[in-house]
Amino acid sequence: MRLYGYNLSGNCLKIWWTARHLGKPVEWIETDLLKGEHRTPEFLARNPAGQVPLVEFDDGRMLSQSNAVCLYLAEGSALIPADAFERAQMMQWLFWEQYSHEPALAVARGNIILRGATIETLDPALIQRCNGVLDLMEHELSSRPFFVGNTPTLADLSIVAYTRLCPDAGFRLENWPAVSRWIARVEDSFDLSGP
Ligand SMILES: N[C@@H](CCC(=O)N[C@@H](CS)C(=O)NCC(=O)O)C(=O)O
Repeated sequence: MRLYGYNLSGNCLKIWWTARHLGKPVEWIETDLLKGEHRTPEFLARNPAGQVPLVEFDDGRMLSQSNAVCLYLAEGSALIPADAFERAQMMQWLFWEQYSHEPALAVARGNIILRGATIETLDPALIQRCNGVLDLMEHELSSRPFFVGNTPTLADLSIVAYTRLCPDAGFRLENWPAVSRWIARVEDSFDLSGP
């Protein structure tokens, strides 16, 4: 299996971490977004959406959308709760990550590290959305160790990706102590190093 990814992308890293945690061999193919390597005819033939992450399986099938890939890789593993309601709760957080969390924290960070913005020039409305996301996480994680129950699931792996990178956009994680403790727990549960 080959993972077309960009090393600064949390969406790509979460697949890398999931595969490694599950002992599934994966080859990382660095795809530099700043050089437009996701817009070449060869890449667009693989993923017409022109985005990483993209996984190419040995039989030639392709799969994109980070959480969909993680769900596929983790099928039948302890990263997906066996109980139907807990599984739905995990999904709840995966959808939240894509609709509310990533469009705030990843966009704020991307504006700084990829698009030349500074912390001072970030859109105040975007900063407000990021603070809201971190406040919600602080509320949830004050009463339990992980997003679903007492053990880490894909929800934690997915959400930690851009959360632990948000200091790049000026968010001081010490202001959200339950979130900071949760990041440490997730880091203890998985190897979150890059490719
Ligand atoms: N929802 C998608 C988001 C994918 C995405 O936004 N990828 C970014 C990098 S993190 C990308 O390829 N951006 C280049 C572009 O859209 O032109 C996922 O979770 O995989």
